[in-house]
Amino acid sequence: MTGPVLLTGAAGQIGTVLRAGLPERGWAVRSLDTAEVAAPRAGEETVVADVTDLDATTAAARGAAAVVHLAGVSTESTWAAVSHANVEGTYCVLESARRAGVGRVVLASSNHATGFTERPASGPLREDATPPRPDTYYGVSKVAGEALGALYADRYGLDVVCLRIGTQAPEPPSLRALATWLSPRDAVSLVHAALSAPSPGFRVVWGVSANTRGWWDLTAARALGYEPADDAEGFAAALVAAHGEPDPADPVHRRVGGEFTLPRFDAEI
Ligand code: 15L
Repeated sequence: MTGPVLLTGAAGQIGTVLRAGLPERGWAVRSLDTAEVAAPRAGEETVVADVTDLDATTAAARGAAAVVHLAGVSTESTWAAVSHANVEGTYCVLESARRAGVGRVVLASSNHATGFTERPASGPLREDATPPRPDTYYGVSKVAGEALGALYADRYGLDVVCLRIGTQAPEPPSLRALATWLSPRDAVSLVHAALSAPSPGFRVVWGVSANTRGWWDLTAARALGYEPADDAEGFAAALVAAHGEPDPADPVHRRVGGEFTLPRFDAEI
């Protein structure tokens, strides 16, 4: 593929990881965010735009080899905020790719699209056994993003890879993250695989590291070429010493979406 990867939400947590890591995998990066990204790297292009501005996003997509869409609200918020940034935003990104002739879009979906899904009695949880069970308005917006991705793949022939990301952070921040962590290095590997897999069509894959305590099946991600290198278990002793062993009956550990499925998330809206 020629041309840079258009990275939306480039100044955010995962965007910052990818701005550093994708060039090491051979990808030129065009970073888009609502404010100028800090300290652009050599060869990095930058665009200031809001992805809900269809014309501006289409202009930014021209000449790109692919789009990696990260922009949006990254946690629970009001319906107005989530639906505008995430549903309208993802529509604009996919439509921009179509108009600009960009053949591949990688969407940052989330585990919260299926947050109320319970841990299986045995074996890992497969993507194709997880219909939408969003745990929040945020989760609904990710279900909508996956549905928009399927539409643009089936109707217009785009390759659309949806990454149901777990907990992306420098280190696992909680007991739950011993199962759901996606390390920075593995985030780069996963996006590289989603950009590189030959003609993937429409795919939905979990985005987590090779965590010993993980229970989200990585078969579909590995089929793209993803080879996770990290395991949250190296952080387990410290987290268990601080918080105790996770109780498997606790909804935080029994449900995909963890804390987002708890009643207190009603009150934060
Ligand atoms: C997400 O999708 C969120 O963006 C992030 O804030 C975390 O809550 C993460 O999921 C998670 O489930 O740990």
